[in-house]
Amino acid sequence: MTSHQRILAALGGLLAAAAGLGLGELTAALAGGTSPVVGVGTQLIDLAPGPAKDWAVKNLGTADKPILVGGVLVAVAVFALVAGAVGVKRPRVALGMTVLLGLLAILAAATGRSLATNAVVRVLPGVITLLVATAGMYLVLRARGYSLRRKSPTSAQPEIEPGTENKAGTGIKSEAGTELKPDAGTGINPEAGTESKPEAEAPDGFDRRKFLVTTFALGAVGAAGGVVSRVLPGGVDEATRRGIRLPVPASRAKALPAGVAADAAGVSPFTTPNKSFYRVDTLLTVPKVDPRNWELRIHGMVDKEIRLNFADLLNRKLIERDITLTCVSNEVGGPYVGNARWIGVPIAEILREAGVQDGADAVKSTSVDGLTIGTPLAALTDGRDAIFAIGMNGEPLPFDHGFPVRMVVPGLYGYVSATKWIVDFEVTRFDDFSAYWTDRGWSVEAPIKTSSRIDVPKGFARVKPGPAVAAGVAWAQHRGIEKVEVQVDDGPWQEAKLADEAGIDIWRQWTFRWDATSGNHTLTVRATDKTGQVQTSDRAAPRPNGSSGLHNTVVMVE
Ligand SMILES: Nc1nc2c(c(=O)[nH]1)N[C@H]1C(S)=C(S)[C@@H](COP(=O)(O)O)O[C@H]1N2
Ligand SMILES: [Mo]
Repeated sequence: MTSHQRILAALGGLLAAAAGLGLGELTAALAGGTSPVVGVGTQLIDLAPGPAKDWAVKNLGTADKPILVGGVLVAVAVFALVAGAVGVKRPRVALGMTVLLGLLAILAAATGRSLATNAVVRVLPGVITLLVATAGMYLVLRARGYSLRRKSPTSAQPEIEPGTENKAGTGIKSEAGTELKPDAGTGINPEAGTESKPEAEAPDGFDRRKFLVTTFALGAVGAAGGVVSRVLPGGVDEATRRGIRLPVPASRAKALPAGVAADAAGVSPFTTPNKSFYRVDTLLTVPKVDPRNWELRIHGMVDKEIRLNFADLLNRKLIERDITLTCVSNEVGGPYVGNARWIGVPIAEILREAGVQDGADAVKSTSVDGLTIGTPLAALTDGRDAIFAIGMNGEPLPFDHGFPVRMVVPGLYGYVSATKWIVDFEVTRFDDFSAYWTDRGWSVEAPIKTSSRIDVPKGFARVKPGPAVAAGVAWAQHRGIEKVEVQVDDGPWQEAKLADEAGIDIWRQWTFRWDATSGNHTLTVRATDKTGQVQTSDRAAPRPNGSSGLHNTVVMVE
């Protein structure tokens, strides 16, 4: 066996797997089942230990998803290459490995979160992957002379064990390219060697042309399936989303005061554009839910179950509000906070119509992929602007941010309140369920902690000596920001100038003027909310209920 042939064999394994995956992905795109790659990736997300996930969110940010998909593809490729190479001597092991790959896809689809509700449809892409990849591997092996059907000449003999190897290097080779031990005493199948047909001596039984044609065909099938599955629209398209006309809200957002933005270059825009709004979720492919088929079921501990479709929401009284969202995974000074102008239906009104029963203290909401979020009922009924949002910054929700409908609740971290692609809303008790993230070590309840961030100067910025300005944002949603202070090195806390307040559910910008003297200086910021709570300097990691500590930045004055 030359290394050249082993490389070809490995390639055969790779292309067999590619054909299986390609057609599996195509099936997912056409029939709507769980994509093998996304299904396995999603299971990895859901099964990943907390620290691994925290690390990914912190170090990879929103690139974590392409990296995960890429990782799954690389792992599959390596496994398939190995399977192909192993097939040179152990065809059945190669087939087994390929079947295993398919089983993995089926298992992930059967047990994981999925957009497909029908169980058969769900696993269909995995089944196709298994069948096509295994058939592909068999074709590759056959081009190398292996046959499942071939029995050893004497019917009483068991099938030639493909793993048998001739250590002396002098043995007769079977068609499968398997060298057989001439020594009857040590072989697994003693007689096999001596009874091999003469044509088995043809070097390797390797039909080069057949092999190349087979692998080329498999590669083509894989590539075609993969490409077509990517270009198929898969759900509703961007034109449909853009085409939705949002009604004028019955209650408009308050006009922003003229001075809400800090007067400093480089500070975050007061309203975060949709394109740069942070995105945090567990989905590898963004759902493209068709609003015409969308329905929200409000049920559980209510007197009357309510079902709302998208048109029902458009026809209800809509409110428009500026609300700042924050992710619990945001590190001190981190980017996972954004402020948008939302349009939506007040959740409290729908709950009133449904009639909440005594004893309920929570809502379990579920997104189209089956992810669950638990929200305290009180936060939905205490008068704050908790909404089923359909609009974000003047357009229908972007797909990334939950189209067609998501929840937005001022004051609570996103993972306990901001269900995107919502389809189910169950009034219940915290004692009776556990939500996705609480199963993974995050707190059941999580109000947003009073925080502040320095946007400018950036860390290690070079600043000229003399009058200098620092600026940033502070947030304490639903309590409001009362004061922001900045400390230069170990000096006293000095009050920053607050920009105008737009509302207590909205972040607040600040500027701080100081006299920069030569040398390195550390600027530290802290906020005080309207309950009088001063932002703590005690450092805490995001897990289990939000980071704490003070953001600082080092500037070099020269
Ligand atoms: N369906 C669904 N909704 C979700 C999530 C998710 O993973 N799936 N992530 C939540 C988290 S952790 C946050 S911080 C917010 C983020 O919303 P955004 O991506 O629109 O900024 O969405 C929340 N809603
Ligand atoms: Mo989050």
